[in-house]
Amino acid sequence: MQLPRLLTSLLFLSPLVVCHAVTSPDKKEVYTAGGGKCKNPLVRREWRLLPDQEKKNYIDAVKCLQTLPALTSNVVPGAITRFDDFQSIHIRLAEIIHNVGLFHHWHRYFVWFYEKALREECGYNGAQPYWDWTLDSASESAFLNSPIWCPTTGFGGNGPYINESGNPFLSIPGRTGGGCVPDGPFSNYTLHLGPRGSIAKNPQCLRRDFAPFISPLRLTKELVRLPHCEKAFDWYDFKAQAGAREAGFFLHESSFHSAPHIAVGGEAGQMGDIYASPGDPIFYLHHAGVDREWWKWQNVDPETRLKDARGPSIRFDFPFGNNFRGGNITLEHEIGLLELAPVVPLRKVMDTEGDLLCYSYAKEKAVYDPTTEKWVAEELSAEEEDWEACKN
Ligand SMILES: [Cu+2]
Repeated sequence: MQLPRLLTSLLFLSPLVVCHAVTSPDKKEVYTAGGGKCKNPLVRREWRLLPDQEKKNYIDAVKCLQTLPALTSNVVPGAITRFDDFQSIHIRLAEIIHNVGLFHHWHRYFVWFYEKALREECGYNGAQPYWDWTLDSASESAFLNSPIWCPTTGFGGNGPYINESGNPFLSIPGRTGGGCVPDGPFSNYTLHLGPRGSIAKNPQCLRRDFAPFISPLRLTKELVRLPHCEKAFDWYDFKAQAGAREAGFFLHESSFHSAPHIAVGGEAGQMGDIYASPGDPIFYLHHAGVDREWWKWQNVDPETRLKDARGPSIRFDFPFGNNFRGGNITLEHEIGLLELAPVVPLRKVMDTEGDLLCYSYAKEKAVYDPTTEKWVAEELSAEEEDWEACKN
């Protein structure tokens, strides 16, 4: 369904992102993934809480992946770098990993492999950071001024406004960009794949097409909490993913997976492309954020929830319980990353601290201190943890 295009095309928003230094102490972790039960998990933290040196280390490692040669170019000649490898895998599997019950499992495995490549191939010694979108949801300007977009200690910002996005599949009223990202560490990187399912070599820039109104409308703490109030995984998963069958902007009110894709990618940006979205390095922070929500949900009742895998095995085969085409996924359902990784039953990725994965998420919250104009880490109180997890 087409929505009327708003007059925001006239209001080219040019956010001035202020990048404040963060100086919280480095946390030292030892990586012990594989070979027995996880002992010293890597701890993933919110981007803005990383000390600047750690932010730089992460960005440098991503840039390193963007220079290493692809491993899949014999299958996908358009894939030139290791960074492209990951985008290529997502493009080729996109139609079987979204709007299905294994969405969360597959993306957990995918982001973990990316983190592993950064560490093992690019000398990165930290954990995959995540993006907590709720921190930027107070207003449109909060979204536009997020430290995530900082050109020096973040991922660069929006593209300049272009009138025609050339995307016949999405109509996002209130989009504000669409051109090549002009600043930040990735403005010079040439992507090679997409749009959508295309894996032919197609050199292109990183594009963003911010739709900032989506942030306060879809990504507040109250809305992101809604799926957490579901006790069964299939409903949690459905609400988090969106399940929106039709293209366009009609996301479920709690779809914290889809909303940031559209808020960042709009019509023209890679992030809004369900196939090619990993072309934007912010994809991995976004999906770590999605993974963290699932991790929080699992940890409310680990006994039950670390074994709860349900939801359709065939795309859009809703409603649950009586999926008429393919039935539910099970713990034995297999997930893989084509040439990049072994196929594993999805029970292997249920526990982030199991015998394959070995990471967790920091139990802290980011608080903005207006006097120092800095984000600082504070401990999460038990009540706050309960509230976020929807235990009451
Ligand atoms: Cu995806």
